[in-house]
Amino acid sequence: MKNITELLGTKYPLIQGGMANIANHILVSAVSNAGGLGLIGSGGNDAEWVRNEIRKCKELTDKPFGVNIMLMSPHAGEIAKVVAEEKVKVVTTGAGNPGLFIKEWKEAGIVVIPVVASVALAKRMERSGVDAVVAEGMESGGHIGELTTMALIPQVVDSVKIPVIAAGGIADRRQVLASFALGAKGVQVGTIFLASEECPIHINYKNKIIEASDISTMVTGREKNAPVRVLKSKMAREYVELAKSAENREELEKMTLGSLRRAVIDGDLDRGSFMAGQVAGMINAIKPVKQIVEELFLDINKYKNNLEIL
Ligand code: TUI
Repeated sequence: MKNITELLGTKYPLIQGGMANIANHILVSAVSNAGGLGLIGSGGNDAEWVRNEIRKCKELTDKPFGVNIMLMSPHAGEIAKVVAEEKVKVVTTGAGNPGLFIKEWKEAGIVVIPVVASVALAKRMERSGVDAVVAEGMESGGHIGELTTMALIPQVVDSVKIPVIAAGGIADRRQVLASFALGAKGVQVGTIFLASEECPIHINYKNKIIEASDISTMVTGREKNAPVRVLKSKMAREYVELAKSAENREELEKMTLGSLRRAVIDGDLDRGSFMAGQVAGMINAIKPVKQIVEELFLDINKYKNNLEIL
């Protein structure tokens, strides 16, 4: 089996989560230049926005990068074509089943890595011919499944032969080591990059991450089967109320993406929805992307065999 760095063409077995409305060419090229795999977060943007971001990325890095497609987006089908046309190295998907697109992507030579939150979808994806899966626990920020990373990773690892990349609750070297102990061959991280110098979000968002404690996140949208982890705020509490009466998922999604934009662009502390994972409490400084990447893997081989258990 190819290892993850060969599959991705990267120095480190590391993917940056495709954060909607956040992960643009600036962050993505910084991560790829640092030896990880940057992912453009297409979120609710249209196909031309994605094409433009891909082209800007190609100018800023000669390293591989990818695109994450949020499958609840009405633009997902168009974006699926654009990534094939632009011959993007890697495509990841979230918030749905990308089954319909996989054949087209594989024919375009793309490395396909769906994000899954269950064993059932991981198995289905393996049968569809994907290269690997990201198994994402509910510690993550944004749209989440039901299982924790600790419970999910080994169960997915045991149910598929393709490589599994762990996501959710990973922000330092100990959690990278734990992911590998659970059988993962790589890690995907998002929240730590929110507090990077290159992350193109409002300073209020970065400060909210830095000020967060272990219990600073909450999950909104559970009632409507669209759970989204965000930093606690007035807006988040109101959202939970509104979600109870929202007509349908689409409306809820629009509302979430709208409030995400208010967080990312305006830094609106009252009306923004600041998506973040449970590891926000571990993040205490804004650092350059390169330093964040290097610290995750610093002397990692020295630590991998030195657990004293018995
Ligand atoms: O997709 C994510 N994280 C996201 S997407 C996003 S934008 C958004 N905003 C509001 C509502 C919805 C999305 C913000 N953060 N992570 C990957 C992920 N995928 N987590 C969980 C899943 C998932 C859940 C159920 C994937 C598939 C699934 O079921 C598919 C099926 O049909 O079986």
